[in-house]
Amino acid sequence: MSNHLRLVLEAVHRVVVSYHRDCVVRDAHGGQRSLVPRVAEYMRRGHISFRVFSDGGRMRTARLLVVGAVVTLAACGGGGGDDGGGGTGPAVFTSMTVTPASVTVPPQGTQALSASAIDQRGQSMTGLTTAFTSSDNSKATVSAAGVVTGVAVGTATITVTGTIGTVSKTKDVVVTVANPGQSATVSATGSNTFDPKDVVIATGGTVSWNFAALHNVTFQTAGSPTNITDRSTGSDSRTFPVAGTYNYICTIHGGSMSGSVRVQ
Ligand SMILES: [Cu+2]
Repeated sequence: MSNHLRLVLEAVHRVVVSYHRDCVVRDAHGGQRSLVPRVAEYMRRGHISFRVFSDGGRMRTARLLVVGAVVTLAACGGGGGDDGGGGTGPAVFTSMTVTPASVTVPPQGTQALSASAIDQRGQSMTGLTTAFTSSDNSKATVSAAGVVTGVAVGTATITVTGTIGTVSKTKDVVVTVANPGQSATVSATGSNTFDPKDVVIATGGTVSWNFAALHNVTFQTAGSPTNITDRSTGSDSRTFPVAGTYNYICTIHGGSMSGSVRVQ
């Protein structure tokens, strides 16, 4: 029985290990070949037997291995296996998207860029590393994480370089740095966020908040305009005559629902 148990454990382990290996490959390929036929095959051969679970001490190990295989199978979606081997070559880093595609920020304003990799079948790929450079740091800078900061009125081009393995793609994002407008609009959303979280307006400008759910706008900064009390629909606005940064929260949802108005 002990020898039998060892064989079973090895077989289960082999399933788990080989499935993990295949899973990584499949993720990269975007294919869906299933473990189901493989498990069925092992069971048919008698390599997997649930009899051993009555064998006291090692039962837990065996169960963990089997559970691991099952969980991995479930996590990977376990397709029907019908598409196995059908023209699914390795995923190739084919294109890169960067959002937003263009940026307008005021001086000192920021905007994060987000890059994602797409393979030859249009599926997103993981493992993208990115680098960002600005054509003109006197107009706009960009951090290693891809956050653009406006410096002075004008334009700059941010070049995003994305790399997976030995393949690199580049994308340019034009950044326009312009003085802020007299007004901005913020949504107090149904998902308990202020969107956009941070706005910039010219001195004397007005911000309007549109309410999609029950929220309030409670300022945290001295010299702020009057708070907007709880409301769930419609909109309300406040004017900001003095330059500065005015932080606010929704007290219903606490610090996690916060925003700011920069007046410059
Ligand atoms: Cu709220």
